[in-house]
Amino acid sequence: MRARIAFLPIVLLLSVGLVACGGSESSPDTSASENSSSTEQTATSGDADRTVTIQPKGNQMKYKQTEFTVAPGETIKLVFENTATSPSMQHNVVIAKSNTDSVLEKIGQAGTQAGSKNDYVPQEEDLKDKVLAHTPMSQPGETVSVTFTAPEDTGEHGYVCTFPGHWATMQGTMYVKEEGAA
Ligand SMILES: [Cu+2]
Repeated sequence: MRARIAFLPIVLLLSVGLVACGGSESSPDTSASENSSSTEQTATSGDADRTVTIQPKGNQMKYKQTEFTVAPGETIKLVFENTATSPSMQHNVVIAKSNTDSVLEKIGQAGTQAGSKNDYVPQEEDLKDKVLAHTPMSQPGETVSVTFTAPEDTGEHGYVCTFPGHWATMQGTMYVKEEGAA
């Protein structure tokens, strides 16, 4: 009798653990979009010269990694792991062809206007032209990626999250530099 009672808490803990593990897998929406975003990239991801992983800073509207460096012409697999837990912390990474505050602001504002149906990515032709690459929008807990070719020219490229309200604080810079250059 005593032994049984002692076991009870362990059994309870085990079942709680199982439920918690199963919980992340049993959300069909998240895993479905995760799969589709990674399948999209499978064709080229094997050939990537460099994989860069970016995460948000907790539940803040900020990137944890606010800069990274690539070499000219490299194939880059940019992975965004949305480690946030707050449901409102949906994020993406939109890399601009330049690094001026005005371009990042325009992309951020146009992204808001583009709305969820466009994944908050600017739709105007002149702004599409200013975007180098972008990941899909990610839900908290989801990982998304995009594979693209770094520009041949060295320089700086700003990146922003275009989820409404995030662009002003959620920014970073991708540097294109020759290997070994300071
Ligand atoms: Cu964001």
